[in-house]
Amino acid sequence: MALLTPQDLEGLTKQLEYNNNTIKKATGMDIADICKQIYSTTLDGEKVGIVPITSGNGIISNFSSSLLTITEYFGLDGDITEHPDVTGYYEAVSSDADIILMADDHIFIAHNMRNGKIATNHVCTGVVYAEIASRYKYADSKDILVIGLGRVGYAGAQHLVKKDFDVYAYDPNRETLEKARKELGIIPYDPEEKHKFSMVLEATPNPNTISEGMVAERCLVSTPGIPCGLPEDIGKKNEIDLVMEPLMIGVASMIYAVM
Ligand code: NAD
Ligand code: 2YG
Ligand code: MG
Repeated sequence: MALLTPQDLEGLTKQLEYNNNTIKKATGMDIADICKQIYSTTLDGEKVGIVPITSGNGIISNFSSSLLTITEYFGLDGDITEHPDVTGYYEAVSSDADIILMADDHIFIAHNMRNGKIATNHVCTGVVYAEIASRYKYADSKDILVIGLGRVGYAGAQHLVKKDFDVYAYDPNRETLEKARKELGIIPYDPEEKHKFSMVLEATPNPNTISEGMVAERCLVSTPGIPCGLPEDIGKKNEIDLVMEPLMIGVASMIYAVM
């Protein structure tokens, strides 16, 4: 799995505000509205304990501070523990945190200490980016394309199938594609096909995954993938609305998911 770098997390508040504006223009809703709709929950100034974790590749210098920024953006009372790991966890629980956020190299969780709910970043990211794509005001049909069916894309595709969209999906890994066809009922998509979509969820770690034949002239590309899969020239040539941000939209989704 590709890990975030400190450079990915620079200027996050600006990125969040920029994307929130794009989401509003493209769907009529902001990130909070979208999350409320998905989970039927609201926030009420909860206390969030953020625990830095040193295992594996270790602490990402601005990861915890980025989590603090997003918790405060949503009016929550965030706090980064003084110590990492188990000592930090003990600190967060002892100081009465309602929600704990922590990540190692494999999994990033939100755990609500009051109601026991737990959520992962990969599922919540897939779900929220899928929901954003599915709410595109200018969509020309219920057809939606999912590019990449890994941990994030699979969760997004599952969400869209449950919402009764016609979900087309592509992954170069044949087993992955076949598994999603069997388990979710997605329609396998061939990139050589001449089928253009006005809603696209991209969830791959690769650039240039979106080609001209995939996107309608007016299209929303909703992508958590790092780096961005949409080539700049295709974005400019067509009227493409692009939602893409490296951390905060997914974290917002995690917090609403555990309320
Ligand atoms: P993953 O490795 O589980 O899955 C990636 C999938 O993409 C694989 O199935 C792979 O076969 C497929 N793929 C590769 N090239 C492709 C192509 N050209 N066309 C279609 N599919 C292709 O990764 P993941 O955990 O699902 O994460 C996906 C991306 O999302 C990564 O870049 C990750 O860093 C990023 N991510 C971002 C956020 C966020 O908040 N922005 C959150 C979580 C993950
Ligand atoms: O506490 C820390 O600073 C580190 N242990 C955090 C490690 C997070 C590693 N995970 C990732 O980089 C992502 N794949 C998951 C984060 C989702 C946002 N893109
Ligand atoms: Mg995100």
